[in-house]
Amino acid sequence: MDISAQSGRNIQSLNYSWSFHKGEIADTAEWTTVNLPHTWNAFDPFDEEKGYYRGVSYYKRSLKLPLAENKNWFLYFEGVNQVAEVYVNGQLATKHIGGYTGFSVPLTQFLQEGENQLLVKVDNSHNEAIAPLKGDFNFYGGIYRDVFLISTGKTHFEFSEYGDKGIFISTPKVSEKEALVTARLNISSSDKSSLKIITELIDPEGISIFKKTKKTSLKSGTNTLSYDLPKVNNPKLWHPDHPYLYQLKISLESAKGQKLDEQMVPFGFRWFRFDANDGFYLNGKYLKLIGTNRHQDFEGLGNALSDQRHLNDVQLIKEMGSNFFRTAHYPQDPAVIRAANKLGLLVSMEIPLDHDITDSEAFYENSQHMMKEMIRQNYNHPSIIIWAYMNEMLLGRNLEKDQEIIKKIVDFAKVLEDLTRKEDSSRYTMIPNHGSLELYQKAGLTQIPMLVGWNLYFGWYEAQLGAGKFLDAYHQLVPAKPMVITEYGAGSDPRIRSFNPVRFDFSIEWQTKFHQQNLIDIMERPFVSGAAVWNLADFGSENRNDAVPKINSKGLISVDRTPKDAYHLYQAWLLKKPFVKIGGENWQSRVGYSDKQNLQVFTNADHIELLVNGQAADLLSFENHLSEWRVSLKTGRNILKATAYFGDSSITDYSEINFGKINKDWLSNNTLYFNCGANFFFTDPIDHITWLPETEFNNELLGYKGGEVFMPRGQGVGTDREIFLTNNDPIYQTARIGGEYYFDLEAGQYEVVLHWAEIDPAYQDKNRQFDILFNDKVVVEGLQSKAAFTAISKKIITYVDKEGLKISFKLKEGEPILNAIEIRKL
Ligand code: GCB
Ligand code: CA
Repeated sequence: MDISAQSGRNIQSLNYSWSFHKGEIADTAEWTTVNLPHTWNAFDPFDEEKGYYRGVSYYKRSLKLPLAENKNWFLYFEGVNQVAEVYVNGQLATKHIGGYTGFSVPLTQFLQEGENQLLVKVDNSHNEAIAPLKGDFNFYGGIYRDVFLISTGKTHFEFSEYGDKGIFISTPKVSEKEALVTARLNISSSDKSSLKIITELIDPEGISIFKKTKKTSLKSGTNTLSYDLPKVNNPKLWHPDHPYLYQLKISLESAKGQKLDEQMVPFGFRWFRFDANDGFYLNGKYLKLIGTNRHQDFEGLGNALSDQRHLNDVQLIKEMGSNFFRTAHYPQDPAVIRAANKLGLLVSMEIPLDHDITDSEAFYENSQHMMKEMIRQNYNHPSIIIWAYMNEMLLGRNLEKDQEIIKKIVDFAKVLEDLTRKEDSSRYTMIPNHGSLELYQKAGLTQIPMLVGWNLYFGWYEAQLGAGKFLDAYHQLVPAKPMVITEYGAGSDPRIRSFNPVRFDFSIEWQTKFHQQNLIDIMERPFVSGAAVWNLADFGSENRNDAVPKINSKGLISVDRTPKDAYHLYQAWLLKKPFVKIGGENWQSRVGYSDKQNLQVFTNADHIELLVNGQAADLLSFENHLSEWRVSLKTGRNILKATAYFGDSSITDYSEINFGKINKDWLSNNTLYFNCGANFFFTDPIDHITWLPETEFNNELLGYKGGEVFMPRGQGVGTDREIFLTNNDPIYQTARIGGEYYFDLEAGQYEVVLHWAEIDPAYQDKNRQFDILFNDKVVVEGLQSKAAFTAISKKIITYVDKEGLKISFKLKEGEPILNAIEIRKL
């Protein structure tokens, strides 16, 4: 059927056949064909040297549309980062500022017969007038969400400058017995006419509850009308356990009965409140909000994710047992919120005002515009309960020294607060702060929003493990204001494992320990309304140099969405259905100095058993859904079976560990990888290598003797600087200064590989020069490693007799240092 003859509304994506050019267009510009969603920054933020392109690029496409008297055409962009100028046949149709909200483009007046040319200029340069000015994430440029082509009749729901679709549904009163619904419509008409509005309510089973027709007369331009719908009896309430969605179908018809426009809007019936002492209540019942934050970022895709990827993430939040998430630090794809409505997750959404403001009219204006866009575009979603703005505005600021800017921030917070409450009085407002209680209190920022959010890193940036003390201090200082933990998290790299985890080692085990303690502190305190882990998944952040450079690794799952142990810990705490999971999923190939190994099992059962190769393992402790075991492993394949008992029934989980115990014989048949200065195991998944933590030589087998650990950030942790020319940064980030090493090897010929990187900033303009001795004989003279933070290695072929191998140093200048040792028998 010909679209132009169709009535009502037609919506279709316009994602294919775009041509893209990176940079300004010269006469000879080259174009490549792309599909949307698209970003030009999928890979370059992770490039060690270049950094990522923040500037102008262009997208273009031709479009042929049937022109008809009775039709209106629009484009709808769900998100373009961060300034978009849309030209139709050479004329600027719309300019949109801000990378995280949708906007519409009126097409009709620019269209011509035959081909029309669309050109979109996109700019993701840093712009002082546009939030975010800063942030621990990448600002990937592009048309990175869907684009839609929409047609309506001449009279239609208004596409406003705030990117909404002209329908606002509120539920001013909801109880189990009855609910009141009000609809507010913005309708755009080209002339004076009379209109029929047909409103139908469809229940979660698809049954029509009522269908009402209302007549009205329109003036030319925007017509706003509000009306109450018939009372709904015994509404099915929306709740994370049963996210019942109703649909309101609203059709506009001419007096003669011709359909002009139509939309179907999902919404839900629920009521809620936050209490400063008792926390959160949904539909009159207590509910602890618990979940994660979520960035729109995926390995190899930047921010250009398909709807399915977005949905998968929301599903992962749900499958963790969560009932809540925060779309930090910006409004996200409509697919995300649709999924939250459907799966039953409560949401806090915020505008990207992160860390800083610019004291300019343009910045204030743009930020307010973003707030209105966010609220109006997302007004009808039952999942959303909080509108937030301003993240960690006082980080690094001082009450006296920064008095002026702090006053500006506080004043602007008041402006945003008023605006938000005026736009939507049915939800809560919130400002998330970093963990500096008195600073925010004295500055006056905790007084402004209805909820205070706290980003708390106790056990990560703060040495003290667990947020308990801070939480009690807050509750005492600000007893009347409800609060949410908007962030808490610890970094981890699935390649790093430890039996002795410490802060900043990026081990999976420290992350688990961090979450265990923080969960205990959160759950014990009813005044903590909710908490959101930082972050669901690891994400790209150009300026970071954690264990994996340019990745923030605080995710409960990796950039490729593989769960880490802490994800399973949450499942054990939160899931209502029986759950058991053996930890260390991605540590199934192990090498150890001892065949006694620690193992964790996560479960929500009261009773649990673990068999290793059919033998019962020793339970060390079992508290708060986390059981710790000591298992004996044999060299080779080990089968683990965990059984969790729930009354008369039980469930099981199986796992395998391939184990190698280091002894003299093993050393003759395998390569030893010894990570000097490290307290963790490092598994290199590409080369299938396990680097062992260092061990002290006690006249048995092997180890270091003397010297000291290089420890700018704590024992056995090393530096957090990126190491160049390697992907195995954690090998080079740790080192031992001085000392000697002993290896009790069988006689024979060996290849010994010594690894260095100059990681001590003190040596940036100092020399380090030393000889390397094998069994007291100089094998390398005057070694110098001057390339800062760059991996180097030296292979030495040597003959070892039955006395074994001793490696020692003779210093010439500075101190000798060694980052790792590899030994293999030839
Ligand atoms: C924060 C920020 C967030 C960072 C996080 C971190 O407080 O709000 O954007 O990514 O800390 O990992 O440091
Ligand atoms: Ca090392």
